[in-house]
Order: sequence, then C-alpha cells, then structure tokens
Amino acid sequence: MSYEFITVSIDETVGLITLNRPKILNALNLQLVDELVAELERMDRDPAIRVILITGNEQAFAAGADINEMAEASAIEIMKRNQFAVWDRMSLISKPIIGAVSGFVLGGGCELMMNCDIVIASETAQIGQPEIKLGVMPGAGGTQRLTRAVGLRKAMEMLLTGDPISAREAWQYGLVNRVVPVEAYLQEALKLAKKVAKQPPLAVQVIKKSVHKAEDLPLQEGMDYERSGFYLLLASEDRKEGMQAFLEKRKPRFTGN
Ligand code: DAK
Repeated sequence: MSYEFITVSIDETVGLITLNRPKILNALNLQLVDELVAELERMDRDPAIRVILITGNEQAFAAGADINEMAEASAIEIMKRNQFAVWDRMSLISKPIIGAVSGFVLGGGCELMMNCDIVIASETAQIGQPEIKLGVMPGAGGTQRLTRAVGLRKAMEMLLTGDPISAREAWQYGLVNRVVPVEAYLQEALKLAKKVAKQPPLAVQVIKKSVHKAEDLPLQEGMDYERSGFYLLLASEDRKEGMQAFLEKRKPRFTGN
C-alpha cells in the first residue's frame, strides 16, 4: 500500500508508522487518519508484526486535527463524515501499540497518544487538549480518557484552560510511561517495543485486552474476564514452551500458537 501522509517500515517484528505532514506539525486531516487506521489494521493482521509503534517527528507528534478541514464545515457536514467511526476502529487493534511522542502532542494528537498502550515521551513534549481555545471541545476521548488517566482535577484544569503540560508533568500524572532526552525517545520506544515483541503473542494480546477491560468493567466482572483469559492461555502451545523452557533452563521459543 502506498500512503501520502504516513510512512511505514518494519524493524525485526515491530511495525513502525510515522505521521508525515511535517510542514503543519502533523495535523491530522481525514486522509491521514484513514491511512493510519488502514495501516494499523493491516499490521494487526500481519503475522510478521508483533508490536506496532506510532511516532511523528521531534517537533511534533501531532498538533491536533487539521483546523483547515474543520473551520468551514457545518455540524451536519462533520456528522456526515462519520469520521469517529474510523477513529473508533483504533481501539479494536489487538496488538500492543507503543507511542513515541515529542514536541506538540495536542488535541487529536493527545487523543491519539492516549489510544497507545505505552508511551515514551521526549523531554520536549508538550501535551494538552487546546480545543476550548477554538470554541469547541475534544471529540475523540479527550474528556474521557484524559480524566481516567490523570484524575478529575488535573483533567479539568487542562481541558478548561487548554494549556499543555510538560512531559515531566505528564509522567508525574501517569499519562506517559517514561521521559527521555529528545535524541533518545524513538530508540527507547523501539527498544521497549522489541522487548514486548519477544513475549508470547497470544499472552500479550489477551493481557492487553484484559487491562483495557479494567477501565470499563466493575471489579468482579473484570476478574471474571481475566480468569477466562488465564484459562485460555493455559491451552496455548506457548504456555507449554514457556514452562518447559524454564524447567530446562533455556530461552523459550514462542511461536504465537
Ligand atoms: N491544523 C492545521 N494547521 C496547523 C495546526 C492544526 N491543528 N497546527 C499547526 N498548524 C500549522 C500552522 O498553521 C502553520 O502553518 P503555516 O502558517 O506555516 O502554513 C504550521 O502548522 C506551523 O505552526 P505555527 O506557525 O503556529 O507554529 P508555532 O510553533 O508558532 O505554534 C502550535 C505551534 C502547535 C502551538 C500552534 O500551531 C497551534 O496552536 N496549533 C493548533 C493546535 C490546536 O488547537 N490543536 C487542536 C485542534 S482541534 C476527530 C478527532 C479529533 C479531533 C476532532 C475530530 N474525529 C475523529 C472526527 C480533534 C480536534 C482537535 O485536535
């Protein structure tokens, strides 16, 4: 597949997607989001890929939705675009998604980051939801995922002022996993991606889904969900291999079966 606004590569078993509209800080136009979701779904189906990494460039992960596309559109036109349906497909990706973010991570860019399972940030990252300054509000999870991640008071402050927070502050609030120098953020994210990619793929996917359920389900239902996943993995070849390798004091060879 050839794309206009993203580039795609593979490093060992990590699929790398780079947002590529550098002149306007990777603003997310409709086509970019279509391309991104299509590629995420393709990588999710590709057995050669075990983990997906999404990044931008040092200056910007993404400075939000493309304001040029929104400025003149009526509410009905935006509703008819049904772009949320495309966006929502991101949450169905079963492989882990790692975000490597730097520079501006704003609006839809912050919402995209929050769709990632693990986030490595450069120390230059500025993360926020500035929609209020445009007279609107987040529409792709900014009030919901941000509140779950940082708590009600911090989310209120960020959403009502529109001011971004630094990478360091984002880390203190648990919004990103790690903050590293700008020269290192991509390599650090790749290193982490490769580490996860070495784990048994079925366990990785079942754990990912189970962790997400923790955000949606009451505790007992979440525990029941977890237990079903636990039994399911006991039936896998990789479970036999993992335990056998431990007993034989050797490295396991996971196949994803
Ligand atoms: N859209 C379009 N162009 C943008 C842009 C954006 N979001 N952000 C930056 N640019 C462009 C600028 O217009 C400028 O273009 P030229 O003038 O060079 O042609 C170029 O990128 C460089 O920007 P600046 O000259 O402004 O650079 P500065 O360093 O001075 O400022 C900045 C950087 C990031 C602080 C500033 O550009 C800025 O405030 N940008 C807007 C940030 C923002 O408000 N973002 C939130 C947008 S609303 C949805 C999903 C998500 C959303 C909506 C729907 N669906 C699934 C349907 C999300 C909504 C949003 O994100």
